[in-house]
Amino acid sequence: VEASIPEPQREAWRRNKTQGFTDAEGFEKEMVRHVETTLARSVYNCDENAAYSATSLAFRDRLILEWNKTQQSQTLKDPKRVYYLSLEFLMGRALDNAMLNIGQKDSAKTGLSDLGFRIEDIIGQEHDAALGNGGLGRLAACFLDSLASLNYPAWGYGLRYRYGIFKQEIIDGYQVEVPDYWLDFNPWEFPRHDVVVDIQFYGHVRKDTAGDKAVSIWEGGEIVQATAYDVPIPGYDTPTTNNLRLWSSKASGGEFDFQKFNNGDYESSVADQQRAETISAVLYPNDNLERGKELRLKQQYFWVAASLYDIVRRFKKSKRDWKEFPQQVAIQLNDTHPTLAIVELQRILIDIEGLSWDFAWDIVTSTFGYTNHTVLPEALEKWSVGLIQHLLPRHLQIIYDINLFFLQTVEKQFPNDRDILRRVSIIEESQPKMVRMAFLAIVGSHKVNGVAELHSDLIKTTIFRDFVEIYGPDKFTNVTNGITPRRWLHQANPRLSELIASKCGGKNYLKDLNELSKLEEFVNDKEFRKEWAEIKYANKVRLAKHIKNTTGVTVNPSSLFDVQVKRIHEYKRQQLNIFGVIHRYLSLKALSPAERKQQLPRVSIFGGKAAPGYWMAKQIIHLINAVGKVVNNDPEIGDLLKVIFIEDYNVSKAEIICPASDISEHISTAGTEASGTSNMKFVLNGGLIIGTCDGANIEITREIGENNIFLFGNLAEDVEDLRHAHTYGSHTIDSNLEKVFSAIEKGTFGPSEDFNALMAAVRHHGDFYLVSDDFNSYIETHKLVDESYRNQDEWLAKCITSVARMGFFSSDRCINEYADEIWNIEPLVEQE
Ligand code: GL7
Repeated sequence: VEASIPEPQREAWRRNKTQGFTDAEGFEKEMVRHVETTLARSVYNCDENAAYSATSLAFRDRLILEWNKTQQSQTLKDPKRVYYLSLEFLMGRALDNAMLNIGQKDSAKTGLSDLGFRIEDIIGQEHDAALGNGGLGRLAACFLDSLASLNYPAWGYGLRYRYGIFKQEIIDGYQVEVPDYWLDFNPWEFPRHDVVVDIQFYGHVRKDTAGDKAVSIWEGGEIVQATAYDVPIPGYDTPTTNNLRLWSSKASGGEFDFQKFNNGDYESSVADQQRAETISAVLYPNDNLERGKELRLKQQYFWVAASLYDIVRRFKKSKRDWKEFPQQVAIQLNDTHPTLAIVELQRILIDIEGLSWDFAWDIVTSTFGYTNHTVLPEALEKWSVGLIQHLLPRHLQIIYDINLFFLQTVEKQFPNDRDILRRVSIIEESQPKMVRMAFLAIVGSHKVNGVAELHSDLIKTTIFRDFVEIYGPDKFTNVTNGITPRRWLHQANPRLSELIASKCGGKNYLKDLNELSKLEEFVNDKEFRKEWAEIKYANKVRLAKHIKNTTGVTVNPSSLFDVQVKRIHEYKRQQLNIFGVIHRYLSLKALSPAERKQQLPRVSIFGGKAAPGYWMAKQIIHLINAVGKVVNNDPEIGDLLKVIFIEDYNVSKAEIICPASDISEHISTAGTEASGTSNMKFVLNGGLIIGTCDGANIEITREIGENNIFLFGNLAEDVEDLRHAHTYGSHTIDSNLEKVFSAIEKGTFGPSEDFNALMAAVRHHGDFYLVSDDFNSYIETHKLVDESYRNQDEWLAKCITSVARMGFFSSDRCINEYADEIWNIEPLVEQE
């Protein structure tokens, strides 16, 4: 029974309706009330952390009022909704974003100042919500911002990890991982203890008949309970406030099994509890790598089953016919991690709702869309048949049936081709047999998309080629990634945002990023350029302070700031960067003091985490730190070169780093980085980039013009031949790179054994990432960067022109494309 207040008593509710604050005075009242009641503190013991807590609670109250209205309006109108299923949502901080999106930052600033605090200090108290590894998780967060800002009826579904991505400490130049326990105090979530779902694992399948129908009953095994935690997602300058629902696991039956407890088995009932809680305990810290761990598969099914139960329950409330399901529901699979949702929906429809296979399968395939985020083979998910059989016996049967029907249609289409059946089978006939999740995702979806043009072309011609033959090219499409200009410009770079607003007719450009094009008029405006340069300098000063506070190293803000921040990965080639830095160091050392005076000072800034089990990535971090230690203390070098490793790179640090870069590095081996998204963040903040012809760099070049970007290196189409030549031909290493290696071998940066593996990968193991092939072009291009930077007028013109042409890279454009071409959903504008 729905608990609802009878009409005669509703008047009392209307009279007492909660009003959200709309000015500084209103904010102050709420803030003080939370300090004095919710937090049980007072004017005598309110530190910055308490002030942060109370401020957040005041804003959370505002958000939840809008959230309620949005949800009510969606329930009433019952439009088609999109559900974004992602194992990662890398949200970062919420307070500043909430203030800006609902347009109350000034109220908070004045209010906090009246009460004795500086708003920046309060914002700085917040712990990042770091439920993601890198680009894939941050993309999901940008998408949520755009979905709400564009008024789409949308929900995110994810896992509420107790531990997000680990905190990185650098000790003696090495990465050390520390757990990130972030839930101590999290004002941004609402536990929904009434929204719980029982999730089944293990057990067996019994065949039975119901009337004349054969039915499968999945029984036995164990039950784990999923509890919903809701995070409100405010849109920018709109009342729409969407929901991110994160599931948390605990043992079924509440606190612990009372049966066992009453039987005197207290310990084992607590152990059960802990085992169940393990499912949502920790985010797997791998980026672009899958390791096939049973607990990871448990996480996937737990999250997918709870989300689908919720989605189906919501659909059933409307009492519509099942055939309308795809007209009401679109589900997007963020990579293959939620692919079991395809199987789970088919199971619900045939085993529980009693639909026929074909009718059900039609619904399933019309509902799902699948986004592929990588072509790296080590990242493509496969699960052993045995593991799925053990954990999800009914699902394995359904996977086999899906595969059977699929292969039958392929066989009809290609009657004389046995090999294609082997190639496209969802089951890989290896030892042990494996389920290829990407293939299952393609077969179960109506659209498959890549995340940048080159990437979408590559998946069609390489890993998914056969499927293009089978389904035709229309099933495959491209949606180039984007970023939200609210967080990545307005919030991260408030002064630049102001300056742009003053030239673009106000802040509307934050809602329609193409309006940035108005800046082109001012490229040659002296006054404007001067202000632009001052803002960049101030942002560099801010970063220099952070570097000083965290590393003790002083960097000169007038130097060229050269930044590479992202997960550490051989394919992203931080090793190429640090070898280039060593080359620069050696070149500077070879100059006379007089010649040195002519050189342009540079700061090479690195940041990023290595997966704890990725040994090579950890060696790269060690080399960067070892080089920094020598170079930063070399009196001959002084300000001419500094090498900085920023510890624990995360979203809130990115917000300080992106606005402060002059040039940033996006230098993956061509064809390996599906898109990249930090490239967009840096350019949007008035930095230039040095990069390879890879991922979204290519489209950035197309938009901003090739004179405004420093491209280098081999092209994707040549990579295979080069690799082949390394292995089967003679492989000579670039002579400048050899000089770098000799310096390392001489012990210039400490015992060289530490770095042997990095050099051996190039010299003796086929140089898979083409470090040597691209080295010369890389250092020559860096010389062009230096030259170009010397002419500040031209440099500024490049930066401003680039920003003016970045409109395409808004995640709003990207979400509109998904909405039109994949989800078929419309915005829902709320009425009062
Ligand atoms: C990634 C890609 O590596 C990255 O290039 C892309 O920008 C991002 C979002 O589409 O997705 N794929 C992937 O597996 N991870 C990524 O960041 C972890």
